[in-house]
Formats: sequence, structure tokens, C-alpha cells
Amino acid sequence: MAEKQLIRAYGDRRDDGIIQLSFTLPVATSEKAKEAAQLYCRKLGLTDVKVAAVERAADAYTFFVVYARSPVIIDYNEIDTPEIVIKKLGFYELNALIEEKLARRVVVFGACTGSDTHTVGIDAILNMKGFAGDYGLERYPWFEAYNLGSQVPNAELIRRAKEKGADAILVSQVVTQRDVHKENSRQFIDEAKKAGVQGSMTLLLGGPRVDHKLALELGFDAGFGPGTRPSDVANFVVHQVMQRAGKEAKGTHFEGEPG
Ligand code: B12
Repeated sequence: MAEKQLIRAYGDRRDDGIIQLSFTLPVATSEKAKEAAQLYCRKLGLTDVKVAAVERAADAYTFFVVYARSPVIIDYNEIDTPEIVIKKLGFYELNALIEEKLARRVVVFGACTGSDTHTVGIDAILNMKGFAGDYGLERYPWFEAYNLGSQVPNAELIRRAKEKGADAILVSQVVTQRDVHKENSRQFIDEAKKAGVQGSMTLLLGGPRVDHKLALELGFDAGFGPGTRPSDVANFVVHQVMQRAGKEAKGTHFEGEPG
């Protein structure tokens, strides 16, 4: 049995339990609203509640930022999460690998699907300029990347990807209200099954509230969350394609990959 690693939030001093949280209450901005925010936090079990910011969000909505102390302590060693850890190659190395091993361009299709209008995340992964100094997949000479934009019906994305014999489909989901991202992702997987592409194409889900575990549960091959770099996705897709093409042993484990 692994030794416990007990951790608490760290604000000013180690283990002080101080956290910052933001939320919106459906009431007009007022002193009473501020009091309501404090009460709400106390009911969450927080103490030393300090409301740092109060802003009107709309006519009858107020947005708060609060600092407070949480009594929660967790054992870090109890957590068991699958992670995508692959042997990461740089831009030039990865292009060279595709050229040498596959000798054809890797085709990917991406979109923000369903009713979601947020394009910035999928653009960060696919567009030339990329994200955080990391080139997007359009920039890779050995990738052929199609970005269909936002509010694309799942069936349409799958149809277009299938027409081009794509290697991977990238689905972005940003809005999570009432778990719409899960509902839409399930619908995507249903469509993928109907179209017969699940298992033959790499299906990736990404977004600020997406993690690998959730994506696997929903039926995707991998999930990518906040801070994902295009090169993380490029590496993952290339290894998947190589394994499907029999150029790399199936289930090859990469440096640091969880067993
Ligand atoms: C910009 C923005 C908008 C713009 C979008 C413009 C555009 N062209 O995209 C506009 C103004 C249109 C907009 C509209 C709305 N928005 Co908005 N928006 C934002 C905002 C400020 C930034 C989002 C963003 O661009 N992030 C930057 C990108 C780079 O980050 P990312 O998406 O996480 O992407 C990274 C990773 O997640 C990952 N990734 C993402 N997708 C994928 C896909 C794959 C396959 C992979 C591998 C990786 C990957 O890689 C990216 C790079 O690392 C956020 C608040 C915030 N600060 O995050 C709210 C936010 C996302 N919006 C929100 C809401 C509610 C809305 C609206 C519903 C508001 C309304 N009532 O009308 C509408 C949406 C309507 C709709 N039908 O979708 C909420 C969502 C709340 C929730 N949890 O559901 C947020 C969080 C704001 C808030 N705090 O309330 N929005």
C-alpha cells in the first residue's frame, strides 16, 4: 500500500487551505447579494470568507470572486488517472518520421460540434499559428488538416472526414452547461458507430473541461484538456496511425506512459 501524501490548498502559506473561487448568483448586485455570496461559501464549508470582487453580470446576475479557507485534505496517492504520456517528437523530427515510415500525409478533420460556437480551442490546435509558440497542424507539411469551424453537426464532420479517408477526427467541446458537452459527445460516438469509423479512425475529444478519463468513458480514443499544445496532438495521432498501419507494435508503450 502506497504511503499517504496528504495535501491541502496553498494560498499564502503552505497548507493554509486558502482557495480562490468565482461564481455567479442570480440576484441583482447589492450589499445583500454580497452577503448572500458569503453565506453561500460558508454553506460550502469554507471559513474566513473574503469577497474580493463583486461585478454586475447582467440585470439580475452578480459575479463574485472570493478567497476563503477550505478544511479539505486529500490523499494525492489515492488518485489513479489514466494519462496520455507519449514519447514526444519535435516538429522536424515528427515530420521526418511520417515521411520515412508512412510516406503519405496524415489527414485530420476538426470542428467544434453541436450548438457550441467556441472556435478558439480547435483553431489553436489546427491553425497555422498554433498555440503558445507551438505550430498548429496546418503548418506540418506532412499533415493535411481541415478545420470546419463551429456549430458543425456531428454527422457532417464524420461524413466529410470519411469522404477524405481521414486518419483522425478532432471534436472540440467548450460549453458544459447542463452537461451538453457529454450529451453531444455521446451523440458524436453514436454517429461514428453508425458510420463505421469508430476503431478505424482516431477519435479525439478536447476542451477546457475535458480530460482523458472522461473521453475514454465516452468512447473516444483520447481526451485533451486545457493547455494542450498542437504538438501533443500531432504526436498522439501519428503513433496511432503507425500502429494501425502495422508500422509500430499495437499498444506500444511510450516513455512515462501509465501501464
Ligand atoms: C471567447 C469566448 C467566447 C466567444 C467565442 C468566440 C470564438 N470564436 O470562439 C463568444 C463571445 C462567441 C462566446 C459565446 C458564448 N460563451 Co463563451 N467564452 C469565451 C471565453 C472568454 C474564452 C474561450 C477561449 O477562447 N479559450 C481559449 C482556448 C485556447 O482555450 P480552450 O478552448 O480551452 O482550448 C484549449 C484546450 O481546451 C484544448 N482543446 C480545445 N478543444 C480541443 C479539441 C481537441 C480535439 C483537442 C485535442 C484539444 C482541444 O486545446 C486548446 C489549446 O490548449 C470563455 C471564458 C474563458 N476565459 O475561458 C467563455 C466561456 C467558454 N463561454 C461561456 C458561455 C456560457 C458562452 C455562451 C453560452 C454565452 C451566452 N449565454 O450566450 C456563448 C456560447 C454560445 C454557444 N452556442 O456556444 C462559458 C462556458 C461555461 C460552461 N462551463 O459551460 C465560459 C467558460 C465563460 C464563463 N465563465 O461563463 N464565448
